[in-house]
Amino acid sequence: MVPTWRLRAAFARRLSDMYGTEVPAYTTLLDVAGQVNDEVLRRDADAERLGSIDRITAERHGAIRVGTPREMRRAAQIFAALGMHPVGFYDLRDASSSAVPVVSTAFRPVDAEELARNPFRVFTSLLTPADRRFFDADRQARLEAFLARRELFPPELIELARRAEREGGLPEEPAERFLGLAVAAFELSPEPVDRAWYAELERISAVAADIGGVSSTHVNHLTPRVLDIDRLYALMEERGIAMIDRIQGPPRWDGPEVLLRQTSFRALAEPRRFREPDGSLRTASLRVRFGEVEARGVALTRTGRALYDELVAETDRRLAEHPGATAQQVARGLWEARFPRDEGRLAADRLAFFTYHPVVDRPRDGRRPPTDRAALLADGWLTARPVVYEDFLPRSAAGIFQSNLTDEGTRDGTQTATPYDERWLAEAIERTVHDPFELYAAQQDSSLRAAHRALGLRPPADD
Ligand code: OOG
Ligand code: NI
Repeated sequence: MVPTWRLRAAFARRLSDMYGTEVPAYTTLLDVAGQVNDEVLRRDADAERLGSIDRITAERHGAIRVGTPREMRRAAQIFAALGMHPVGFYDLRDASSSAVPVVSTAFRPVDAEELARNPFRVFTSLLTPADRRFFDADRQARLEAFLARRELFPPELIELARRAEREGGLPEEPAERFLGLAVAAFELSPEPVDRAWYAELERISAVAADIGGVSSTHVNHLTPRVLDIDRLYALMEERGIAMIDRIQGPPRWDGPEVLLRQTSFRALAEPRRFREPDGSLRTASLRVRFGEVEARGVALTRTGRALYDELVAETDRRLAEHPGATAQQVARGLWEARFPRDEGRLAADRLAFFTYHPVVDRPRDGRRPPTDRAALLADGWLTARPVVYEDFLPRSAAGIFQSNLTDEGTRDGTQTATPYDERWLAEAIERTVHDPFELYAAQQDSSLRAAHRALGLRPPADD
């Protein structure tokens, strides 16, 4: 029997191998990421505090895009077989000034043990053809008819995925078959692209064309994790690879690493075959797939996240007033003034998630431990380990989409947005969409309860 987590690890590895043959610059990115991680391990004794180097070396996130609720449901079935569940709802339609007509979720493992075994996650976006700001009624109808005719995932793959989910894995032979079919479903198809249809959608949105203009889906990017993203950025530029102009997310600074920092290199021209309006076939190029890299920090609580969002908004305001300044400069100044300088403060102020561990051999001198969390930490009864942020940031995701579009696309601002929300998504895919804050909180609370038990204290009040 190949258990769920081994299927996930094997899928992530094979997808990475496949993508490396399709996009050679990805292999360069992996080399440089590996080099940076080695450097950090040598210079920093604490390099593994946000995950073991084995986890980090294997760690990737992928991005895929699908067209219909049915395709999303089927993708969810494949990911369920790999122990990856929908977490979070991201509405990118308004997070970007370019036309990005999608809503998204991330499929990933949800418990700490599974994440430690292999944290593979896939940011999965679903086209929103009903949104009148992007598609009029006629185009929506033609788009939906086009999408209804294609089959992204063969029935045998879905059958095997159902069985793997039900049985918690697959025997060796079907596992092999499942992995082969699953990886193939995300390969770039040699099928010719209908030029006129693709171009029509591309005028609205390059993302819409990438999803609805072709007959299959493909990995858009695979992203390795790196321990020093500023260093990686500099090394890639030294190699002559054009990076987008900034690192998304929190600024570089001396305080704690929080949430997620990401950057990418520009989409590369890839040869694709087109069927021209006169029926002839021609090879031309498309720029839709790019390379991205990320650094992860501690997960923030709702309060911590609100502070983060406020600093992002304030950075925008100040940049608008001082067009000469860079986002990094402005954000860093703000963070230095307003964000806690160390993890101890983040824990005491309940701004970030930690797991708490009892120091059972601490000399007691006949005293009982205090009950207050800040005092337990300050007096050495508890130690705190940061919980890694396993999710995405809508604003950064929109920035990643946008920075790789050469064209703004079009949007009719006089129309109102069709409301797609987390409930709609959950119903569409017939699965619970987990709330990331609740997952982190549950992990923190269970560690605190165990720590209190070990110290002989009453259970703690929830945050
Ligand atoms: C997804 C873009 C978002 C991220 O890491 O935030 C993303 C896409 O391009 O399909 O991958
Ligand atoms: Ni990404």
